[in-house]
Amino acid sequence: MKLWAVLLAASLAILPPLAPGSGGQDGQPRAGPGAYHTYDSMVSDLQNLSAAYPDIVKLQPLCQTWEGRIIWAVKLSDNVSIDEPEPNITVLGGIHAREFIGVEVCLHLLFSLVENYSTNATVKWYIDGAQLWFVPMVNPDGHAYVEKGADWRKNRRPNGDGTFGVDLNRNFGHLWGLKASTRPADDDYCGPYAFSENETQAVSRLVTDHPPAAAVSYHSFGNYILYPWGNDIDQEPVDPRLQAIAGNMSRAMPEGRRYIAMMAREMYTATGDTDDYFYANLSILPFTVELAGAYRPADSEVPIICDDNHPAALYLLDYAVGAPPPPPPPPPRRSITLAGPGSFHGFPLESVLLNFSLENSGEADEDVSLCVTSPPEGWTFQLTPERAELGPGNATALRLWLAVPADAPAFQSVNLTLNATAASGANASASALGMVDRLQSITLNFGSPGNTRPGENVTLPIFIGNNGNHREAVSVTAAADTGWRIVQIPSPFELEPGSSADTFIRVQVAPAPPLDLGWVNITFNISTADGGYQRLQLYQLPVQIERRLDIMPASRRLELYSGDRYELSVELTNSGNVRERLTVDLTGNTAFATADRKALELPPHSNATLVLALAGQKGNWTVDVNFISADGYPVRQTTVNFLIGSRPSKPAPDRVRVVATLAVLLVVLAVVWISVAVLILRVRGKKRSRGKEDA
Ligand code: 0X9
Ligand code: ZN
Repeated sequence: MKLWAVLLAASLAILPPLAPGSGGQDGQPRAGPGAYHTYDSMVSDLQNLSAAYPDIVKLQPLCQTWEGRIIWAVKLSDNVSIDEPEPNITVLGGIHAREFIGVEVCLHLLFSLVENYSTNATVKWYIDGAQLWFVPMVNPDGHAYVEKGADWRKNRRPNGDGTFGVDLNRNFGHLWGLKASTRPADDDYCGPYAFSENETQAVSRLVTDHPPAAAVSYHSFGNYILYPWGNDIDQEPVDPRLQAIAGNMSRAMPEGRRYIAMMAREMYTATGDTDDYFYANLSILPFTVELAGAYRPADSEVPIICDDNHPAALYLLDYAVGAPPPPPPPPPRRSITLAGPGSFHGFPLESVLLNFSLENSGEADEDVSLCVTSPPEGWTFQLTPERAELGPGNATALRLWLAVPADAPAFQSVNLTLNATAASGANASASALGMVDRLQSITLNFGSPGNTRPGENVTLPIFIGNNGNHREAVSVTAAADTGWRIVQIPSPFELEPGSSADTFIRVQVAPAPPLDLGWVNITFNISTADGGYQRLQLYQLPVQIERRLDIMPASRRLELYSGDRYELSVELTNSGNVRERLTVDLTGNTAFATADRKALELPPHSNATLVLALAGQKGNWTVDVNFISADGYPVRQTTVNFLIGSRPSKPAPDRVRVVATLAVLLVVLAVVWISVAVLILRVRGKKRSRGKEDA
């Protein structure tokens, strides 16, 4: 018994009938009920497909069968309605009635190519560059018979002897009838003569009219990829192209589920099949794929088998049409990257430097323009550089100087974006989020103080300004030099930014301000309630006090006589600008002096006279007149000294003359006496010398 006969015998179990309309409506094989097409559902799907893709899909009736069905060919190509000088390829399915899976693999390939035409460059290459001819169901009568539940291989020719059918794959015209049954009842009945059947004639016509470079016919089952020869009469050596293509088709399948590529006659020998005819008569490179492990595998396996065989079919297309040209090298990747500081802050009037970095992270030169977007109102900036030419991988630093406006309020939030746009279209941006720092600055200025009078209050106007950028609760305290007293100071108050308050402080002038200083130090302490700001400021309050008190006479020496009464006028001149209040205090021998009053008040630039009445007894007396300033001001120490003496006796003028006369007489007498004495001595001397001479 022949091998095929064994296989046939093993699968003689009656198949359940197919529900009409089964098979995916879109032609895709599906797992589950309806995975397989009926003839009718296939025709319907093909009509829908050509209606949806009229530019590339064209249905072409090939012939009618014994039972009147149309064998449909589907042409897939661009410009589908005209025959173009392009490589042809032929894909057949369903020559054998019960080998349902071949119909599905054929339909799947067709639908997949159509649906990927617009998106897949390789598929487009095949469809545009070739004419693909599909005959998914070469034996519709047999298929329909199996749909009804029969187990059937051949077509439905009435053989005239009560039997039906010719094995279409034994009816082709190469070595017809040599290795096939001539008994009509047999499954491999080769028919009354070569090409006796419309089905085989239709296929023959198709490949003759549009000679394909390669062809594939899907059968089942066995997991083989077969190539000529299927007979053992032709003895040419193996065609290396067939072997190579079949091997590559196998290798295109998923590993572990690859079909075995081999010469068909290694399966078993037969004559009259498609492949030997194609190869021997038409120089077509033909392949028969024995799909799967059953004529009609479980529905769930259908998609898997279709998918497994898809790349093998694509390889055959590839061979027939030529590999698509390699896609043009992708254009260099364009990419620029911008990195920024992320955040920044600054005080009003501050120039903040933001450092950005621009990098050409792509593969080509980039000419990049830079611009700042969303610059906040009133903010000015300067960007250097504003343009950069960068080679791949190169980077440059960008400096963005940002001027914080003078009136920028504290905590103002500022969003700034730097955009980089390359001439190539590449772009990048980096944002930095900024915040205005709180500037606390309180100014203190002074007006002209009022007159300063010892012990009195002087008003000093002060102007307090908020030069910062936030509302501040301002507090001012002050401390003056010793002896001066701050008597009034403004209470803490709030100041809006840019505003100022006119107020004043009152200072009590020291009761006895020093005359020589010219000012008094007032130290102001300006602070904010939140403690964020504190400053000491010195103010020198000019001291305008001018005091000058002249007392005439400053001192006096008098000779008075006992019992005399004498009045002395002491003139006081106030040439200063302070009202002087003086008390008069006599010290010393106060029993002999009385002042005409105890106190004096001298308005500025005025005179006053204090009259002292002096009377006393003989003796030397001193009376001090002390003027004491009511405010403790050290009046220049002014003392009037009075010397009261006794009346002096008159000196006797004769006495002097007597004494003088006596003195003269005494002198005369002394002179005379001395002269006489000298004469006597001389005379005695002469006598003595004469005596000696005499002697
Ligand atoms: O016998 C056939 O027609 C094919 N096998 S099937 O089981 N589907 O019937 C095989 C044809 C390949 N040719 C030869 N083996 N000669
Ligand atoms: Zn078959």
